[in-house]
Amino acid sequence: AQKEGVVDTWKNKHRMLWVGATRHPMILSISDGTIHPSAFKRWLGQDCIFVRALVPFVGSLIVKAWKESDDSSDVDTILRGMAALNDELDWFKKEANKWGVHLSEMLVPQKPNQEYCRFLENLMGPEVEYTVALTAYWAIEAVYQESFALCLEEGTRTPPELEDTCQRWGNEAFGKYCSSLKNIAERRLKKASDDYEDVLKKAEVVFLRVLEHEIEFWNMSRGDT
Ligand code: HMH
Repeated sequence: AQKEGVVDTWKNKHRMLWVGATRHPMILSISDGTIHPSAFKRWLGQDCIFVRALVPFVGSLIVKAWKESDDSSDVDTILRGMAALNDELDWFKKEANKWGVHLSEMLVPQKPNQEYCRFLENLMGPEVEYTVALTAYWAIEAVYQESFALCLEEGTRTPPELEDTCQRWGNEAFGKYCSSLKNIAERRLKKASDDYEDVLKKAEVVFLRVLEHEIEFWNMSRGDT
């Protein structure tokens, strides 16, 4: 058997946070059908703002991959993620329309969203290593993938009108995409563990921050804080 990679080691080491982010009560309320439409609508509006902030972050990651990566195919992989964000923004517009959510300048980011977007902005700086930023990107996407995939499992009671949302992040192709990001992260982190211990430490901290921000984001959407 293959030796467990750094990413899986961290997922186990920080199990409580990982589960907190991927099995949040908000997600459980989707999968058991008890979610309130107002919570879903709040999430939809706020997540659209977040995804808009994800675009320049992924752009900065492309720049870093181009400059720093030892494997030129990293750029292609990240670029596919950027293309998916383009589709996603169109999808948000359609979905918001369907639910009567107004995605205008009237929609203000709530504090946990602002803080998450600021965190992304900090990761865009040229002083943040490619490996560190890439680890964050993998974690951001993987949390959504695991969360929404749960809602599609056999025996869940996900409301039919939320099926499309769950498919968007829970589908198998997106799962594969997350695996390809994970493979890049593992390759880079392995290299860091040989030569750059400080990069490894920074990446672990960033991984934890992502999980904390994701939990706060769900809390905000659920509106129980
Ligand atoms: C808050 N985290 C949040 N929103 C998203 N759309 C993703 C992750 C995945 O793209």
